[in-house]
Amino acid sequence: MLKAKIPCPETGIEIKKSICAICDPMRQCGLSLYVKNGTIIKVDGNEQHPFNQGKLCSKGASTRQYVYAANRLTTPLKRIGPRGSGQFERISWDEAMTTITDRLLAIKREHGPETVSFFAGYSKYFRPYLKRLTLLFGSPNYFTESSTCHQAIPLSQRLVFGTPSAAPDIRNTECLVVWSANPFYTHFVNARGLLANLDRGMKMIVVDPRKTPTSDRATLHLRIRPGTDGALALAMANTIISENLYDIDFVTNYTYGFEEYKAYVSNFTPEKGEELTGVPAEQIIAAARMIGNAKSACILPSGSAIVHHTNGVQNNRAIFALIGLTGNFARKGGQVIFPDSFIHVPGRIHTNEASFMQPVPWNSLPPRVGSDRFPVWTEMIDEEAQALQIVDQQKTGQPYPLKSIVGFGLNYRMFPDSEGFLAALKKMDFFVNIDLFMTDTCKNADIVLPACTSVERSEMRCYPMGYIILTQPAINPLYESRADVDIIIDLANRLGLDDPLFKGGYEACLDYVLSPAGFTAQELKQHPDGMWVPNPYDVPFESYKEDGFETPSGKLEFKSTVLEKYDGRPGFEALPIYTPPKYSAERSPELAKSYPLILNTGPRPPMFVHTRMNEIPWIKSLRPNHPTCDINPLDATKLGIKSGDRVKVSTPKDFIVVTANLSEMVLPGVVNVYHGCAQADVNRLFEGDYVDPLSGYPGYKSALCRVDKYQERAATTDE
Ligand SMILES: Nc1nc2c(c(=O)[nH]1)N[C@H]1C(S)=C(S)[C@@H](COP(=O)(O)OP(=O)(O)OC[C@H]3O[C@@H](n4cnc5c(=O)[nH]c(N)nc54)[C@H](O)[C@@H]3O)O[C@H]1N2
Ligand SMILES: Nc1nc2c(c(=O)[nH]1)N[C@H]1C(S)=C(S)[C@@H](COP(=O)(O)OP(=O)(O)OC[C@H]3O[C@@H](n4cnc5c(=O)[nH]c(N)nc54)[C@H](O)[C@@H]3O)O[C@H]1N2
Ligand SMILES: [Mo]
Repeated sequence: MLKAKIPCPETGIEIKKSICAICDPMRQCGLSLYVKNGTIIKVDGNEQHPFNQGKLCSKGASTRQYVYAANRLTTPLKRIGPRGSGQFERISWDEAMTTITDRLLAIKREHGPETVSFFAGYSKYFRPYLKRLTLLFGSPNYFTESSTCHQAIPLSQRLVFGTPSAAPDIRNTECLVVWSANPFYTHFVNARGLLANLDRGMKMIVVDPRKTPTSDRATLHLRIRPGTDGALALAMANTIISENLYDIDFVTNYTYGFEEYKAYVSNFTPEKGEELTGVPAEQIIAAARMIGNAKSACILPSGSAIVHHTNGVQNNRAIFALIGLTGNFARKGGQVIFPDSFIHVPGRIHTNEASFMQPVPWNSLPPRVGSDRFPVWTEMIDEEAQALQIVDQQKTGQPYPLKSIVGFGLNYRMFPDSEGFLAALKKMDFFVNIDLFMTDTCKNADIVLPACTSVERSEMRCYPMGYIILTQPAINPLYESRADVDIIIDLANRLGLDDPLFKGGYEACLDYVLSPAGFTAQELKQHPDGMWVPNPYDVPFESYKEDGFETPSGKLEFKSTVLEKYDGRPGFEALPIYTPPKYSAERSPELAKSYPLILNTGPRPPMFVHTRMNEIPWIKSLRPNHPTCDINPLDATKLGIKSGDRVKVSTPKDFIVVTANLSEMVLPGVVNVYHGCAQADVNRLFEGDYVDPLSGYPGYKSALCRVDKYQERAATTDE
């Protein structure tokens, strides 16, 4: 029975419930962990969990290797060698926390609270607490990884719809446009939902340069050239308007700027669209008719692929304008208002998350980093400051230099010009990083603290179907690691923030957040598998008829009254103007002569998450050649490259060496390079200011590069 890992009193094996947070944040699958003597001996999906219903992906299935990885941080560390050397000595938690507290308070006294900043990497569960700490400390500089992920989508939605919370009502739609996402690799639970909806007859248009499992199932797959999505959306609008397929009543009564938008759209004939995007004119027309004729249509955008371009937000606005044009807003099967409950997830409960995270108003604090350079971000995005500006601010010291950063999972390789970002970190007087592993970023910190994984901590999650769970640790935190939230609350109290919620501890914070929902943390604990929320809120339809839109004009804006103020500043145009990517054959033809291929980085492979799973043995075995790039056989043959060859991928800035993988998935003329690998960090190839001027988002998915076969230098005996 022991060998078969049967849970029963005889074997001493117990099943403990938890959730997987390897893929953070919105898609936490339920785990059933088989625990014996405080050690996890087997991992299953939790069948009682309505989200994943017992299924796990390769990453979740590798939970044991992740939790027990040999390179886990075990104790707090203090740097004793030069930054980057990796020379540390072990210190106690008390010494670490006392040092951090003293240094942060000293910097605050000497230079002002705004010079102390806090950063959250891809993990999301501790963010409400970290933002509360930052603001109560008196600093406006709370940064997250969302400076390159997700946040530009709500920004576009705010500009067009006036709300950040417009989600596709896939379950009820006649026509879904998957505009660049690939849930089969990135959100596998949602992929199951897609299949169910396709079975009921939903039409699906996929806009993606690559062939993917999602595009394989599409009614129509538009293989677009990366970064030209705005032109495609405008060309679709052209057909929808010229064939009178738009919703005249909605456009007349509830939108702003239609006539000017219509005049601009008239330039984007299907033929022009084909020239700009590479999508055949007849496919553009077919897609436009499919959307225009459908009783309902909605758009599923990627959190990254649409907006990782120097023209990302304008493209995205052009895409969302299609929702306005066809009246598919706040309508069954359209783009519906589905407000977040907790940590970016609409959980059908109302909470106090917003006031918990924003205990003091922005205008009572000094200006956020990036306020001058990214004013629209600052105006429209309440959540955080734009972290990409850290580099410039450190270079110029203007308007003030940052003296300190406390990172939770800070990883400099996620930023463009990653080495430049590292240099900016090194300029900080005091740098703390909290992670599970000794990363290259941690090697540069003054103090490193060990965090624990989701199975070692308690964590609250809600789900869009109206389900909520508060997990309890399945095993004790390994070594001396601690939960991020405990570290934050401890730090807040040591810093003397005098906050009753932080003083009350984790559950007091949760109870405050949950109070409008009508249940407590204590009640949630009674349900180790989670529970259905009582009285889930409904998604409101057609609320704009009474309330209008939350835009300055009170209408859905084809022409942005927020952007009008900038008077045509490049990238800030009030109409969703299409400009090709900054580096492209159209805009930089000279560069394109020597760098003829489009560099498209960071498509998600199913088994890796950013830097997270690269060293996990089961995962490595699935893609042993990693780091790789994917290249179309047509391009590879011209370059004399075979699968498995080592190739040099270069931009004028730098080069990396990876293994070529010939694949029909890739659009000819494009090279897909995977991100997050220390051995071949693709973000070295980008200039730090290769960004969308409006959002600050990096142009990760449309730059120019060249690929050459790489001759490995034979190792000499000296080496
Ligand atoms: N070229 C290119 N670059 C990209 C992208 C791209 O498409 N192309 N995508 C961008 C996008 S969309 C994103 S989201 C970012 C993601 O980039 P990152 O935020 O860097 O993502 P990760 O590497 O997953 O996580 C960062 C660190 O968090 C640590 N960590 C994991 N769990 C925990 C925890 O519970 N607590 C703490 N304290 N630390 C933890 C991990 O060990 C890791 O070192 O990358 C961006 N960078
Ligand atoms: N396995 C795994 N899952 C993940 C992650 C991971 O690292 N690994 N990361 C998570 C994170 S942080 C994010 S942000 C999401 C991203 O989730 P997704 O958006 O679903 O995934 P991506 O692979 O980034 O992009 C989806 C598709 O966009 C296409 N694409 C690239 N450039 C363009 C373009 O210019 N236009 C159009 N129309 N399409 C384009 C790509 O070819 C790709 O097939 O995934 C999350 N899930
Ligand atoms: Mo992301």
